[in-house]
Amino acid sequence: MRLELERAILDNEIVPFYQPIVRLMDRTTIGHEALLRWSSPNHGLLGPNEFLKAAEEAGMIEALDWTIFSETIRCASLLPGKYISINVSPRHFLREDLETRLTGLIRTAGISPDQIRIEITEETLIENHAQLVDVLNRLKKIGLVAMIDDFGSGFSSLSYAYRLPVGTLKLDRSIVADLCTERAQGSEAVARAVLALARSLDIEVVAEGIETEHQLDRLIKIGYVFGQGFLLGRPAPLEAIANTGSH
Ligand code: G
Ligand code: MN
Repeated sequence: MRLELERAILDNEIVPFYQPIVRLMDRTTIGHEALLRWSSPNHGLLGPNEFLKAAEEAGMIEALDWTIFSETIRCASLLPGKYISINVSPRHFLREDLETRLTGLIRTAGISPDQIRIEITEETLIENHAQLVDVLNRLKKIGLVAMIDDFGSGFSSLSYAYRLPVGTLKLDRSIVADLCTERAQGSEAVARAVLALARSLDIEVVAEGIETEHQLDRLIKIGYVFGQGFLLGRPAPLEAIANTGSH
């Protein structure tokens, strides 16, 4: 597997797909989330679930992530005025060079640092809190906004929202999914509470996993401004979303 993955990286088969993050009222795209895909001539298009475990065993996760980070940052100039968020897993925060590598890529690409945002999950928040705050503070200083992914699920503590230098909360898609179930009343209460929390801290919220018009409608009524999900746009290759000059 290791050899196959190394070859896939060299052959540019490991690519970011970009899923739009939109303004809900008019569905204009304000940014994208970069998502790892393996476009394999032998196996077709693979999502991370299909190969990350093998990649982990082969010790290839970091190499795969950096392939995505560098390609994403390199391409951000083709999406002017919009940000791209990258998913940075806990292991990267244990590395001394995360910040210098990211800023190096941003400088080489000639883009503004505020075009790149960093998605972190509660796993990261739990595992390395002291280092994390330092790194996020330094990244914030140069213009990189941090987003807390999957907020409101698992054990994520409300205090992360003010103890950490974050600019955006991403409302977990399980809460959005419940807006159309018999648990709608409860999920709506949580969606309202997260929005109120974010507003009073002056940070943004993006609702994740919007799949139906009904969910979209509820979220707009509650007051959500930004969202993401299959209803609003599926992850797609760069050629599908940017004017790459190839046609
Ligand atoms: O944890 P995180 O939010 O980074 O997960 C991103 C994953 O969520 C991607 O693999 C993406 O394909 C998936 N995704 C994006 N939008 C939707 C959606 O509307 N519904 C579901 N079920 N998954 C989604
Ligand atoms: Mn994410």
